[in-house]
Amino acid sequence: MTVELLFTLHSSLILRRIAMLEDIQETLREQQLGVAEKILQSRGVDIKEVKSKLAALKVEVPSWGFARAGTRFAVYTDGTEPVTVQDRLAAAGLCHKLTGSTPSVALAIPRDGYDCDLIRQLLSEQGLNAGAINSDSFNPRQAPLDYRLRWGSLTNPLPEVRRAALQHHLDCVEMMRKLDSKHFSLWLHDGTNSPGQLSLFEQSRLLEESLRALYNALGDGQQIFIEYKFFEPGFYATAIADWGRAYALAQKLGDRAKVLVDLGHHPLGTNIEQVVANLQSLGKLGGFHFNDKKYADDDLATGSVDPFQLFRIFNVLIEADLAGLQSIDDVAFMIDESHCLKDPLEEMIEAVDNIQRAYVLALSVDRQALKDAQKKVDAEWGDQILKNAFFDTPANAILQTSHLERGYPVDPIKEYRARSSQQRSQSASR
Ligand code: PSV
Ligand code: MN
Repeated sequence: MTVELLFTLHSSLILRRIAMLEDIQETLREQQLGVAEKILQSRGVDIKEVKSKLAALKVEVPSWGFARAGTRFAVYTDGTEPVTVQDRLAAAGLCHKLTGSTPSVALAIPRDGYDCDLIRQLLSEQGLNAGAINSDSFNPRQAPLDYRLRWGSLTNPLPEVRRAALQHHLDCVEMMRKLDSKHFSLWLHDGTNSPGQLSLFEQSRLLEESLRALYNALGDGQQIFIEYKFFEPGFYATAIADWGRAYALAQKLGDRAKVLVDLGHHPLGTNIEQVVANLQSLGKLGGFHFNDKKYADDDLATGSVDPFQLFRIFNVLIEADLAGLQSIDDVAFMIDESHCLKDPLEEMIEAVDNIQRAYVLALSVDRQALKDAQKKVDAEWGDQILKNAFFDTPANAILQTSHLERGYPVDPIKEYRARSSQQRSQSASR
């Protein structure tokens, strides 16, 4: 027997095995879907409604998340990752083609450039929309926004630096108009590292003065999301350190200002779902920057470390939606992650999957039973109801069926890997 013949036999055996495995998986999915339907019915939940809500959930991806991010020590590139804005938006386009759930991309300015015509063209080629504009003012650039940014941007005590930083933010508002973006994401790196550096009252005054000028530049239909973070790069006094400060600013500014909750921006142990509930009660929740953390602002794939936290957050959002406090459709679901070890596109898809999973699980809670348990102050029963939904819902079957019914690959990461290896073998044979 020749080597070629042996190779052909071996390959066809592998292909037969893959086909068998796919058959088994399909049968399993159908069986599990039947089980899921019955479980949900027993909780007073209609599976059709879960699938249609899942299909309506849109997640915004960040252009920077498709690039290879650095660890604090080095950036470990292998030459396959996107480098230019063209590459990053092409990767975002592929993400949407594979998941059908990520139609908008958050842009970081100046990293994605100021050329709105180019960005518009790239987005439309990929069938995408411009998401939030992130006015990253932390990168040193032309004077006066050079090394002097180390003293901050909108709270910089040097007037010429502060004015130039404000101008950068106003340019970003103009870009929003040109790109038809509805959201301005504001995160400031401003903060001090020691008590003698700047008066806390002065820091607060400069911040409010600059934000007022920025807010006044917003047009109809535009909103500003104020992001807080308790540390980094300022380690003594960050200008917008917590949700209370962000809320107070948003409240002072007006209706177009809301608060953005980045899951990585809290001290360890913070009850984030309570922060979310408070903001919703106050009418000031704008949206999320999803990611996960173990120690600090780790920017890991959301739900990869603590999927139960993500579930608890969606549980609150659904309660608010049902109570008429804030519709889920009014919340901006954005991912903000730094992909430094895994393939960035794969990690992005993983994050989208974890978000969808958390939503499905939270939609599967027996709401009436939970209300009854809470009315009777039966804490044990209430917790059992939440745990049942989290641990005992066949979410895979629901997610995969939803992908298929909407015409997307059942397993987007597997499909991406198959396409990448096909591309590699095509270019090797050329
Ligand atoms: C800051 O840590 C942050 O969360 C802000 O959202 C920035 O825009 C983003 O990360 C990008 O570095
Ligand atoms: Mn963020």
